Amino acid sequence: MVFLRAVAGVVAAALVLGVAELVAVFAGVGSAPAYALGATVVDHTPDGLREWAISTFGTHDKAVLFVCMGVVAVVVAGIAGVLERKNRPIGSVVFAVFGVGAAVIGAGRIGGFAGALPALIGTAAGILALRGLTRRIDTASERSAAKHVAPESNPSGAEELVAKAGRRRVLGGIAATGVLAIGAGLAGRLLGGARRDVTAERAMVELPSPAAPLPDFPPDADLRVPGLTSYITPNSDFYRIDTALIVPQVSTDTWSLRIHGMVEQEITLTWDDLLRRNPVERLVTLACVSNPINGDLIGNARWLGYRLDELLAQARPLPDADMVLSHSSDGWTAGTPLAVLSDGRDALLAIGMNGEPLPIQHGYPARLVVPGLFGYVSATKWVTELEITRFDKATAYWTRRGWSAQGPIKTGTRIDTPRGRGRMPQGRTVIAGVAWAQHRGVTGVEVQIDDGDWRPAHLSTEVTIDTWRQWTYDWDATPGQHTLRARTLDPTGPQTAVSQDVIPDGATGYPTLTIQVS
Ligand SMILES: Nc1nc2c(c(=O)[nH]1)N[C@H]1C(S)=C(S)[C@@H](COP(=O)(O)O)O[C@H]1N2
Ligand SMILES: [Mo]
Repeated sequence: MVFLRAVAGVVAAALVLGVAELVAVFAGVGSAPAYALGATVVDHTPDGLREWAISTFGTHDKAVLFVCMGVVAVVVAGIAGVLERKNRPIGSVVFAVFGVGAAVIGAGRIGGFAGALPALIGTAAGILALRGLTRRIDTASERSAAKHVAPESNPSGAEELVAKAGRRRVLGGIAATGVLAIGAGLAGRLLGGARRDVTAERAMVELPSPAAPLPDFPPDADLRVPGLTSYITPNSDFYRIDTALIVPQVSTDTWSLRIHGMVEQEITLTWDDLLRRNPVERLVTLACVSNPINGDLIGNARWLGYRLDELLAQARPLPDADMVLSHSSDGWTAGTPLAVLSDGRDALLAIGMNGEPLPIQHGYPARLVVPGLFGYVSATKWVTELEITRFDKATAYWTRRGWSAQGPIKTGTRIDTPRGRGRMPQGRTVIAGVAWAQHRGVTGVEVQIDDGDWRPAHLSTEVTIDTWRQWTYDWDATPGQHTLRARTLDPTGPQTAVSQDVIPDGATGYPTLTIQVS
């Protein structure tokens, strides 16, 4: 019976989630307890653990989070089921404690009583189910105990039948609860998804054309070496990093960008207002501060958008303002130096990525893209507000969690090939990678074999100083173990050799590869 009690706890917990999902449709996006809890876990994960998760699981970090939460939920619910008795509702108390906690978190995250409803109603349903199932299990186990105690007084086998019937009632109850849980959860997903999904809308968006189309980049900007990252990163391969557990679904019908705070003239732009302006198209290599040495949280795309310096100038920032705090529809923020956004670089309010409307995961319908700055201080997706303020008055999402307020991208490189094999045959080999020094420009890449001299690599043609360049180095690999290193040069000289972790303002050091040649 212990196993059945555990299963009863788990299906009752599933009912909590299913019902909550359904109620969430009516209460508001993001209020289902699983997401509210997940988002809270994300916001409060210690930095070290978060970094480890991002560098270990990369873009799968969210899936891993949900799996971990699921395992914890199954264990807790199973224990609650085992502890519950008809006249001793310990499991129900466990449910109630978690339910009230989730309700408080839900209320906090979407502001108000509506946010608490999914958890409250879901938990009530779960407790009812747990009570009902436990009553059946208790009855069944009393009967089977009676059967075992007095087998000789049961010559007809009638009590055997009664015990079997009791067991059937338990299994029936568990199955019915499971079906209800799945049904409610699916209904919630479908109704909620249909109401808020902007996939269909995005497919209909017709992007405006820039007045001056981007010239084709020279053919030798993309060296097309096997194993080498392409110059342009296709949208489907572009890294994704954000705190959003449900991808925000923001419609162009309701989207607007409010520029306010320390300005002479607050303005609000709608999607239609944007379409009346002149877009530009620019190549910019975006990078994440959490990108480890040799990591892949970096990508290069063709962005269509509107110059931020022009939009900001229209609001006329006050002379003592020095920060633009951009807000997303889901409450994330980034603090960008106003000076950087006004120094003539191609900082954009982007609406297109590689010729398509922004993918929903990359910020549809509008995001910021700022050459030379890490994403966490500049690249706000689903952006809805630019608040003009001061660094001594405001802090942003990551700066409140120990990351540096300033986040210029550091000059660096990655060895793409040879990679991940560790062993290779002797003879002529091409070592190749990408190098970046956004808004300063890559002036050279050097490769070092073992502890020999640093030798110049061949560079692809520079397209802009805001994008990465590929490099190749021909090497005659001799048998034995070798260590390969690479470094980028920008106008200030070679990148620093000092190894530093990603916290608080980005990793430094040379990418290094040990390889066995036979
Ligand atoms: N709304 C929102 N925008 C965000 C983030 C976020 O968590 N939420 N993360 C930022 C970070 S840390 C990076 S590196 C870039 C990544 O952009 P991408 O996912 O399009 O590659 O988005 C930035 N914009
Ligand atoms: Mo990032």
